[in-house]
Amino acid sequence: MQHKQMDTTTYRAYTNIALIKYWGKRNKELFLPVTSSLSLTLDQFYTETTLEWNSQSNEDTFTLDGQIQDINAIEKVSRFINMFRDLSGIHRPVHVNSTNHVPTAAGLASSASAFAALASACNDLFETNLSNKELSTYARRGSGSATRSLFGGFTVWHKGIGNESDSSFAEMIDEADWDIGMLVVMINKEQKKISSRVGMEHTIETSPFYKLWPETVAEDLEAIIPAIENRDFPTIGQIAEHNAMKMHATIIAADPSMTYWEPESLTAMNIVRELREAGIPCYFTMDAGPNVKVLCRLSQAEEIKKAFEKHFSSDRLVITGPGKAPHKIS
Ligand code: 2P0
Repeated sequence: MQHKQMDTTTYRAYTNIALIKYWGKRNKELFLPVTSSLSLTLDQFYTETTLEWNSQSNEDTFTLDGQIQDINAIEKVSRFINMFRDLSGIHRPVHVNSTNHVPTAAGLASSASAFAALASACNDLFETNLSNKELSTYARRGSGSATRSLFGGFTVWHKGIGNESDSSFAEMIDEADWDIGMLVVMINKEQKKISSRVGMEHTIETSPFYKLWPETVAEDLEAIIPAIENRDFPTIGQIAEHNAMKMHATIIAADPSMTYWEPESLTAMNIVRELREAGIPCYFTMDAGPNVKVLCRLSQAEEIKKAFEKHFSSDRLVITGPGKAPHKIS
């Protein structure tokens, strides 16, 4: 086959924070989730990935944040890229060079932005011409939450039907081009001890509360979508905070019990409650780690940050607005 293609491409993709959480797979191989989920893409946390044909080696190579990666990391990336080699019929090795961009020493590097950037770069280099909706079903197979990072604003990841990979895609429902944002409170930037993948499996297998999870997620999604359409910020926040707490309650009830919280996570949650009592609307959410994300009016984020500065140094507090879909840098 003749390759008159480009030699290199660079994409930026943003991370996202779920307001209605994904916690559990019904098909581990295809990363098909038990429930649909909904997130807000963030503009301050992103990955930039350059993909080029590999002229130095017959194998794929992978550099992350300037560090050459080991065989395990390369194998994961290679398996992912194989989907695009198979689609395009171009079976050439590539070099992947990724950089995670996070303010300060945030440690919010995310598999969501990583696989969304890699999927977008693959689509360009291998000229597979997939739409972002189609591409989201490929990003999903790198990491579930990456499905949602193919879009900006508020995005729904549909759980889909049966074992049909194509049916589990993401879709933006609102650009979030209004007064909404987040304050991210960095509690601990160390790598989490229990990965999401392991945590979700353990929860499904052992938590007696997990059987309640799919139904409560469906109810929360049904309620939050009209609230987003109406830009009803307090309702969005209440539903998101409650959904996060229900996910963590389900995790805590696993056997042996586990939690991603740390003492300072509780301190941050209490500050949010105090701010609300003082009349400032803001709501917390947490994922598979101790960091707390405070959903707020972007116009009030500085004021909220000041309240947090009584307990947390300012380099641990990052304000972010809504992010966009992945885009080509060069
Ligand atoms: C979410 N999380 O909806 C949920 C809430 C964490 C808590 O998606 O196994 O890294 O690669 O699909 O996407 C983090 O899990 O897990 C996540 P895999 P992923 O954002």
